[in-house]
Amino acid sequence: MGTSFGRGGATSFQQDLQNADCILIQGSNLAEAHPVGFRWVMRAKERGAKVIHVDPRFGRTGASATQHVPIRAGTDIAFLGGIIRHVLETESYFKEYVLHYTNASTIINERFADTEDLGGVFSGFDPETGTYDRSSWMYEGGEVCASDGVREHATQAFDEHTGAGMLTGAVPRDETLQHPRCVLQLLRRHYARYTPEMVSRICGIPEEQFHDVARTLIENSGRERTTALCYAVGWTQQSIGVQIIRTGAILQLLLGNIGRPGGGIMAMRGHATIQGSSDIPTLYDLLPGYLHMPRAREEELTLADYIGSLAADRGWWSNFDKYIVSLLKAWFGDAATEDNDYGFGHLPKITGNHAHFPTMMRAVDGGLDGLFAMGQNPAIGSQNGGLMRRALRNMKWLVVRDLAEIETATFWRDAPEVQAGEVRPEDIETEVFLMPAAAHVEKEGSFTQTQRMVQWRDKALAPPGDARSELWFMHHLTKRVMAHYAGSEEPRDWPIVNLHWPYEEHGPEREPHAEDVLREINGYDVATGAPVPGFAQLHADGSTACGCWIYSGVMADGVNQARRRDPGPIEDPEGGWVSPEWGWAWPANRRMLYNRASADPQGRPWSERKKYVWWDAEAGRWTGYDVPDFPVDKPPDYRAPDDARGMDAISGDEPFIMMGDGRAWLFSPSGLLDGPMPTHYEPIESPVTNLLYPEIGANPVAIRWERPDNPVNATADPRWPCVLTTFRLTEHHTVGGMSRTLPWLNELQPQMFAEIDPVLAASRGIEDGGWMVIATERGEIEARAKVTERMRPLRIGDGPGQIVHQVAVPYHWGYSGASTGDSINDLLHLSGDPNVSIETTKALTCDVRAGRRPTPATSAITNVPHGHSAPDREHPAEQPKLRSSHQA
Ligand SMILES: Nc1nc2c(c(=O)[nH]1)N[C@H]1C(S)=C(S)[C@@H](COP(=O)(O)OP(=O)(O)OC[C@H]3O[C@@H](n4cnc5c(=O)[nH]c(N)nc54)[C@H](O)[C@@H]3O)O[C@H]1N2
Ligand SMILES: Nc1nc2c(c(=O)[nH]1)N[C@H]1C(S)=C(S)[C@@H](COP(=O)(O)OP(=O)(O)OC[C@H]3O[C@@H](n4cnc5c(=O)[nH]c(N)nc54)[C@H](O)[C@@H]3O)O[C@H]1N2
Ligand SMILES: [Mo]
Repeated sequence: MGTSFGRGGATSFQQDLQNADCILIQGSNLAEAHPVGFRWVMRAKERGAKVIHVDPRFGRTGASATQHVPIRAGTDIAFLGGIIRHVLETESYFKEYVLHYTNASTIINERFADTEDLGGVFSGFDPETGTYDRSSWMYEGGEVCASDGVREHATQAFDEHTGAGMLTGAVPRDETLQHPRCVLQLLRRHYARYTPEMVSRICGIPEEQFHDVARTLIENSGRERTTALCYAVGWTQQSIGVQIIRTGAILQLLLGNIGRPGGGIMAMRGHATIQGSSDIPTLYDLLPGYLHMPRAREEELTLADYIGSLAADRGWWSNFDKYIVSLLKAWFGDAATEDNDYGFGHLPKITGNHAHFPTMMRAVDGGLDGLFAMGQNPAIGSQNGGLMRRALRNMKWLVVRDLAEIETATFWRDAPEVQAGEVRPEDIETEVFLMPAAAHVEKEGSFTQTQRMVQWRDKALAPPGDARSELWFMHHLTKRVMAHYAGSEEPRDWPIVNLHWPYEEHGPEREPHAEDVLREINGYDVATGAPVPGFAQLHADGSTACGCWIYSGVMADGVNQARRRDPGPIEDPEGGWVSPEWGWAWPANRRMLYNRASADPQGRPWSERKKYVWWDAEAGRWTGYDVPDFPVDKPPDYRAPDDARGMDAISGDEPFIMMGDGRAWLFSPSGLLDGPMPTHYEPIESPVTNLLYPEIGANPVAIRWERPDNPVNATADPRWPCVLTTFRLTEHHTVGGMSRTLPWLNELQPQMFAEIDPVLAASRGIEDGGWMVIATERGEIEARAKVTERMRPLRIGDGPGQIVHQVAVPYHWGYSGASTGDSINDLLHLSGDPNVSIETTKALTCDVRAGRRPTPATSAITNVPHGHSAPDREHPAEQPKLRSSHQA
């Protein structure tokens, strides 16, 4: 679907999963990592829905599904690509939906060449720089702007958010879908080799099982039925992560499942407000509301050029100027005027990839003085832990704000290299400031959760001792910085001197009101200070200020909408499940994105059973159970004239209003850096060659940081014959700051372990409950072995008898806290998906062997690890017994 909201969020909401006739969970351990939301999957199953879990491991999610499909980690595109092929070849796609709502009929220009023609790369690939010039992927006659393809490898990650969907010029289409260069035919050609047999050889999924899944998805899609898709970091954290998600989106679009009840794509997100921290980003290349960070290049030095660089003259993004000007007004207040471009010139401009890894490597190389680690534990949470800790050792200062004394604060004393005597604490010059942070119940504020819903929290109790909220800390730090620069005439100090910082303080701690921040985020009329009702009321003339346009409306009428707790008539089949008065979802309290697609081109529900939003001809407006995701009075028969601009360029039957052509993109002319269609690449580390593109192997434009302290097995080295993947347990949270510090959680999951299959265990002499060593190109760690049939050897490759074994390791452990153990991240390498620089944690190579115990100091708790409590065929009685004693 292109990248209309960049790293935005789910298209739907969890309660709506109950309406699905089938739920495909792939790249997500929903039952364990989102156990509360999982009830809606169970509700659907009670109502007869099929639940399919595609995962290298059989666990709690698989045990609750109607079908579990073991897959070789990192091969999801091959599997989904096979289903896409099957859907196209059997003409099982939802024809009316595909024809009207996607770009299937759009013709691509003749310079485009497919991977099938070029041995594994698309046209425009430059082997020198390892990047693509995307101009040959464009629509015929259409110019997709701001995708000039001029970029250096190091800077590529910031290009994604510009130009996606912004298209000018008339675009030819072939409504018969026969033209050899129309998108549907290009898809058909591209996936022609993804036969069931090829899927089985690449993924290790037998042909019958493949057909089973394909049949179930097709039977449960169309006018009367819908299938939902849930994914999480099993998909994202790969060198092809964004493309895996796109493969899922293409399949859901072909089956007509986007924007409809019981359909959609649920991105099951992470930390409590990780959605919020993408929306109001902690990312270096985005401004609030998915506005792209300006880049240091001639074309973006003035505000007008920056707005022009998006060239968004069609579709919703034509409002871009209103959002950036209102943001600058929120930040710089009265100092932001039309004459000074509202202070735009003072925003930093991106010069390269400044994501987390490059920043830490800069520290290793001696180019970073200090770091604030606030709610992050990079010493063990980030990959290549040894390199991360070397970065920490190379800084002058380090501020850690956390609930516990985490590994990032103790690396100088407790890290394995210090314990082993390789590094002496007295040689480390980093000055570490550990500051106690207030936890979520000890402060007020909002969380934006996985379905884009903002929910308010009150403060339940005062934080202990010196612990303070983030808001308190940032507020007082900013005030001190401002005091330091007060009166400065230096142009470079302008943004600090002129920062609009009006927050009042209260109580003995001088804590600001979180709601004042929310009011600014919502936006207000500059003259009166009155909150704006929504983003449609923002202006580009400096008369409004707004901290994040997509949140505009969260303080409509001056009322904190995120506080609302009215579930509504949940049992009401007429849409009560939408609960519009519970919290507030961006944008505009809309729970399901693109919901105009739940009606047919004429505006009627596709079926009575799947009714959601429809055109009320009498009233002359869109109506339904949710806030319509469409101009509310635009009739379905409105035809956009060729020369129309802005939202006028979107016809009444084009639901994907974030895209310049109003259509969902099966083929992405500009949105992505590694190809207009997803294609199967092996993970950067893989034990086998790429059966489709033996010459290319892994994603040719993935970001690789080739340096001696980051060695990678890029050659299927037989020393590393097994696939390594990592996962989560319900009982622990990420790398443990909030869970390995709690004795009762440690009792439930006492110890670092690894899951391996019985055949691999036997061949290595590893015993269930015994100790084993896991080794990769980066080093070795130790773990207790969980030998289990939940892990299965997979038959893959060319001949009979080629078997691959997978090793699955929870990533929760580290060297501090009440339960300590080796960190799997010490064995992972640094690499990045080209679009978003995300790390690889889900598909790597390793070997295992029996042996070595940790020192007594790291095994304070000696219970036998029992992994998770999915039914275990080998030890049927063991787990329920262990768990029941703790469950009361
Ligand atoms: N209890 C608990 N809940 C959590 C968290 C926690 O630590 N503990 N963490 C939170 C956070 S930060 C996040 S991001 C989410 C993450 O939520 P999830 O993504 O669900 O968590 P994971 O267990 O890391 O990975 C999901 C599944 O992907 C599978 N997998 C691995 N490789 C592949 C592959 O190549 N293909 C496919 N199809 N599957 C693969 C793994 O076996 C695993 O079952 O959970 C959140 N919720
Ligand atoms: N191998 C492997 N590595 C992974 C992953 C994987 O699946 N496999 N998953 C990745 C993912 S999805 C994630 S999200 C990361 C997580 O990795 P990190 O973010 O590095 O690790 P966390 O343990 O989540 O760190 C969050 C810290 O915030 C603290 N904290 C909680 N509340 C507050 C608060 O209100 N204020 C402050 N200041 N601190 C607070 C917690 O105590 C905790 O120590 O790990 C990534 N790394
Ligand atoms: Mo996460």
